[in-house]
Amino acid sequence: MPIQQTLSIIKPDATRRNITGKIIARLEDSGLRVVAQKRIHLSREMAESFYEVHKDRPFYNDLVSFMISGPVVVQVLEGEEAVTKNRDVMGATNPAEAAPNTIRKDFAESIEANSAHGSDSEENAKNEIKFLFDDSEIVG
Ligand code: IDP
Ligand code: MG
Repeated sequence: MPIQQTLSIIKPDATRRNITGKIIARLEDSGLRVVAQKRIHLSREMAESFYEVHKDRPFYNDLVSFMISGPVVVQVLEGEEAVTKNRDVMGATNPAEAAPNTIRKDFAESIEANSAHGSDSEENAKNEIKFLFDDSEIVG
């Protein structure tokens, strides 16, 4: 199975509730390794650009406001099938539909404040990692 990297974000609802460690433990327990990590406060411009694919969706403005409402932890995860594995550990976007023992089932507050982001394809992972990290910040 191929080793991949994927972009993970622990969202403001989780930093606010001081549960970043619990979320990272779920990711590490799945076999993923954190190879880059920093706690930052996204600017509005960065959040708008990051979620540009959703700019015509009705939830876009609220989503951007939520993502800049507090600090986030951005991280690069590495491992076998990392893109899919991260999304499996996160669970469905809507916590009401997320499988048992997933991050979103156990920690999300709502479909918007759903505690974690994960890239949805290898190509998007590469672009999202480049958007948030310099090569020198990624240490395998
Ligand atoms: P994903 O994070 O599971 O990939 P996307 O459809 O890419 O889900 O949506 C990006 C983010 O936008 C979600 O994680 C969530 O925070 C927010 N979002 C998605 N759908 C809705 C909605 O119907 N209402 C409010 N926020 C939403
Ligand atoms: Mg998505």
